[in-house]
Amino acid sequence: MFVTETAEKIKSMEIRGAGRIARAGAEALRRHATETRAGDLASFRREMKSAAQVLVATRPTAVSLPNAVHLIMAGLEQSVTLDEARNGVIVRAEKFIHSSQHAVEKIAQFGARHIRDGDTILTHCNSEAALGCIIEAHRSGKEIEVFATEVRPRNQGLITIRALNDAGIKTNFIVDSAVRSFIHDVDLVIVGADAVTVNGAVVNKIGTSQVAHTAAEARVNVIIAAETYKFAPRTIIGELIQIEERTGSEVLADEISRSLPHVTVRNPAFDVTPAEYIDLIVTEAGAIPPQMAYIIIREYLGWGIEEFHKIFENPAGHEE
Ligand code: RI2
Repeated sequence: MFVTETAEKIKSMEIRGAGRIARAGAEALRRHATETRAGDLASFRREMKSAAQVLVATRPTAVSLPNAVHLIMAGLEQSVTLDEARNGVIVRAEKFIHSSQHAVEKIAQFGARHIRDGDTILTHCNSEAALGCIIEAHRSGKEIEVFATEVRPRNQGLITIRALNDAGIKTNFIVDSAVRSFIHDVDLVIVGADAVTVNGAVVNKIGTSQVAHTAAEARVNVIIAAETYKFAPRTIIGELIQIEERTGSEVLADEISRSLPHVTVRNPAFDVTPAEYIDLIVTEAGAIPPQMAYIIIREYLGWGIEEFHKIFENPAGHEE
C-alpha cells in the first residue's frame, strides 16, 4: 500500500525536508484516491481519512504535512458523489504539489535579493528553500561564499555541501559547535523552517536557535526561508508545536548506550528560535517580519480566529 510505504519513508527520514514530506504525503493521498476500490462515498471517505491519519502521524513537528493533508482533505465532507469526492482529492493534491514547488522557486527569487555581491552566508541543515535563495544569488552572478554546518546527528549538512559544490559555490564545512568561531566572517544567516508560529517563532533543525542567538550577538541578520504552508494555524489557539525526539541510537551506538546504564541519550530533532532573533521570513507571498506571521496564517491558510470558533462550534465537521 503506497500510503504505508510513504509513511515509513517519512518516519525513517528516507524522505525528509518539510517541503518534501508534504509533497510526498500529497502524492500518497492522490494515489490512494486514484487506486482505492472503495465502492461508495462513505467508504471512500473512511479510507481517505485513515490514509490521512497514517501520514500525519509520521513526524509531529513539520506542520507542512498536516497543512497539506488539511488542504487536500478539505471539501471531502461536502462532496455528494463518489466521483466528485475522488476527483476533488486528486485535483487538490496535484494543486498542492505544483504550488509547493512554485513556492520554493518564488522564495529563491525573493531571498536571493537579500544576498549582496561579496556576501558570506551561513546555513544550517538542508533546506531546499534556504538553499534555493543561496544558489539563485550565485546563479544571478553574485560572488558569494557559504559556511555550512555538519548537522549532527543525521548529517544533513553533507546533502547541503554536495548541492553547493555542484553549483560551484565556495563552501566551508564546519561542525555545529564551530558556528560562533566563524560568525564574524559571516554577513547573513539563511535557514529553513519546519514550523512558524503565530508569534513569529520558528521551529527548525536542532541547533538553529544557537545559530540565531550567536548571529544576534554578532549583529548578523537571520533570514528564514519558509513557504506559507509551514505556518502553524493551530498556534493561534495556543497549541504548541511538538518537538520530535528521535531514538538515541542516532546519537550513540546501542552497544555503547547499553554499557552506560546511568546515561540517557536525548535527541530532539528540532528547536525553537524566538522572533527576536529573526530579521525576516521570506515566503512565496513576499518577505515579512516575524511579527506578521498571523497575517500569513489568516491570508494564506484561511485560519483566522473565526475559523477556530467554527471548529469549537462544530468539531465533527473539521476532522483532519
Ligand atoms: P525545506 C528539515 O527537517 C530541516 O529542519 C530543514 O531546515 C526543514 O526541514 C525545512 O526544509 P528534517 O526533515 O522544506 O531534516 O526547506 O528533519 O527543504
